[in-house]
Amino acid sequence: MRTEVGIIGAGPAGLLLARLLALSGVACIVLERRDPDYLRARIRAGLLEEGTVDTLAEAGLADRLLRERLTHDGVELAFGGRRHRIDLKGLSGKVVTIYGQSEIQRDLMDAHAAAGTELVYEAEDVSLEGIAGDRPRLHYLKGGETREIQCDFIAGCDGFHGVSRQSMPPQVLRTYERVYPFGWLGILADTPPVNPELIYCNHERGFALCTMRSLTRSRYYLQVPADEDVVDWSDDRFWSELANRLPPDVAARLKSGPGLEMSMAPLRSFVAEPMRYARLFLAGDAAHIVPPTGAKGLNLAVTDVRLLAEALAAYYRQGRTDLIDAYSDRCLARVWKAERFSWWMTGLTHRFPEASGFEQRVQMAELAYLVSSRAAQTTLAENYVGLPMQP
Ligand code: RFL
Ligand code: PHB
Repeated sequence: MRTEVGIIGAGPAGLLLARLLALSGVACIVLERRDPDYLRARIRAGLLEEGTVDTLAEAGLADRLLRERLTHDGVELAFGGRRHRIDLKGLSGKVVTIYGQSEIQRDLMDAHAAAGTELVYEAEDVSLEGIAGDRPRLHYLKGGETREIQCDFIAGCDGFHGVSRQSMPPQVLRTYERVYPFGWLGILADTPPVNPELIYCNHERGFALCTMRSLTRSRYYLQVPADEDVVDWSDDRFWSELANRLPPDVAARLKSGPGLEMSMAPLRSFVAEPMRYARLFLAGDAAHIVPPTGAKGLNLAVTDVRLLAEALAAYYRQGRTDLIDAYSDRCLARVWKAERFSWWMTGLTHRFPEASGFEQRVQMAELAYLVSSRAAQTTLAENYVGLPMQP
């Protein structure tokens, strides 16, 4: 088989790239190792920046999103038992959108099914060959048979644990990483959200986040030690720990219910540079990971593939290579700002087991300063709603 762009991974990055390329008349094939039901069931992000919504809308993927989403003008921080609202819209002019990643995944899969995109699910043992040369190839196993796809370019959209990044020559790749000593335990429940806007809580027992998927579906997260086992958490234990960490007025109106899903996510900051080697490009979680505190992971993946689709379209339509050459630098400039923000927001809101009394006091002082300073809140707001795509 032959195509122009071979895409590895059918998460949001891979499927959105395939859509944007198709709209520009560039041919592609997507290889995904999981089955469609697995992809649809994966509960992850929930908060979208305006730039992400605009990109999805321009790609004709936002009809349901624009009908069903919630928009939030603000966000709350809680500490010392009290809540403080940051007026995102007043400070930045922008709002944020609540719409689950699982819904975006569904919208993307439906759009590709309708368009007849070549999308191979359950492609096993995907490997990349000849990436240093002009004729890179993808090999994989399907139904017990080995297959090959010859490509002009390969897009590695295969997440943090994928094969693409690992196929880059080690002497080319630089990686930067911080692993946090805690993770997030998340519950999804069909109960009305405890608050109309998100609440990020710094509490002595650990961080908690109140978020949602709709007016009838809540999502809550608790900071837990990195080695915590989800089997040790019953629904009751989760709800009672959450109530312990929320300000008393919020805890009093918390509605518990059976968990539809409970899962653990480790927290990590990670960047691989460069995001391109010869004819291989990395995009989304394959190139970078942020702790979810700033809600940036999916939004970064969308920016990456937007820039990549633009670069590849310019190559095929106008024979231009300048945008391909600039791809890694253009992405990384924005990635590092989101890395900084997510790392900072994690440090502000979580309890670090190794923190000294001094560091703990400084964290409280920073929170107190933040809620008293319009300048500090503006900084938080403009990062939280999303920095401009191309400054
Ligand atoms: P994905 O979604 O991991 O998709 C990669 C796909 O590649 C496939 N794959 C392979 N296919 C073939 N061969 C191989 N060898 C392969 N290896 C892997 C995988 O099966 C998968 O289908 O990466 P992508 O597309 O880059 O998308 C990134 C986002 O999923 C991620 O950044 C976000 O979920 C992060 N995130 C959040 N981001 C936000 O912008 N806002 C949020 O509110 C937000 N909340 C979150 C989050 C992530 C979380 N977790 C679980 C880490 C909340 C949580 C709890
Ligand atoms: C979510 O809704 O899952 C969510 C929202 C904001 C975050 C992280 C996750 O910072």
